[in-house]
Amino acid sequence: MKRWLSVFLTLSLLLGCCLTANANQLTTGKDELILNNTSTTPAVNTLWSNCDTGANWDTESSRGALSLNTADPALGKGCIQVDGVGEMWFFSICPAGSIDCSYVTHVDFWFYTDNVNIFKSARDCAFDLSYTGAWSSGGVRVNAGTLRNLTLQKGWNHLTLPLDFANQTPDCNLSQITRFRFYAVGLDDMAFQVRMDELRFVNQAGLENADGVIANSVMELIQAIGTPNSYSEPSIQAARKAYDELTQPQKDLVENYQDLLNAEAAFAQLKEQGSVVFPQPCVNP
Ligand SMILES: [Ca+2]
Repeated sequence: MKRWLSVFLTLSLLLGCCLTANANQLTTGKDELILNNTSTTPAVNTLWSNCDTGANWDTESSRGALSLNTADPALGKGCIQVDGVGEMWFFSICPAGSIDCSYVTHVDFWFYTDNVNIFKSARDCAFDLSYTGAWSSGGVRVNAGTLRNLTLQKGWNHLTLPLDFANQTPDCNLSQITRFRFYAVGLDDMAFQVRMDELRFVNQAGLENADGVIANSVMELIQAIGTPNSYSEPSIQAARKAYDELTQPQKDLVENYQDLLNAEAAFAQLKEQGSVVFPQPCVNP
């Protein structure tokens, strides 16, 4: 602790000249907490499903069926859809550990409805996450009250919904999500069509820096190319494809784009020289 205090005092002295307003803050114990907090709370912006296939999705409704809609998704090539009466369910079983929700604060997705009263009319509704292999009654969830207060429009809605951590179960393990569901039950004889697309788990830092998080993943792909050699074609192509799919604001954040251009040029030169060979399987002598 003394060492950290020393570091903060040194930092505050160094920054004191140009950051007078912040210098005092850096010397307080409270600010040590803030600094630690920022260093251990990464920006989370995890795309869990682009919903372009129905993989890992299901519905529990006995009065509806899950289908893939490729005609009118919000994003990409498809979205999942439920046509139902009385109950709305989207349901997913996750491999344990595949979602680390330790730093997640919101769930973010596109939601289509042809009935804007679907949550207001429901007897119960929630988006809840479970860690135990069974649905928990006191787990982390988007509450019914939050859903009922939504002002939905007929058609696609982009929702960023806060998770309620107040009533989580004592054994709750956010890094070991095993399932989650999004439901509205007790809709009587109401018939509806709902769709879901592009589901992400995010936190505030991830929301504020969504483009930065995506750009970082492309920068990592470019960095992974390393010095181009005759085997570099797949990694160069992967980085190029990922870069080309970015929006312009995201492209502007890719700081090592020149490295990709250099790698492409170097690889083209290797090809011209006839140095590019197909990878051969390793054979033990
Ligand atoms: Ca999609």
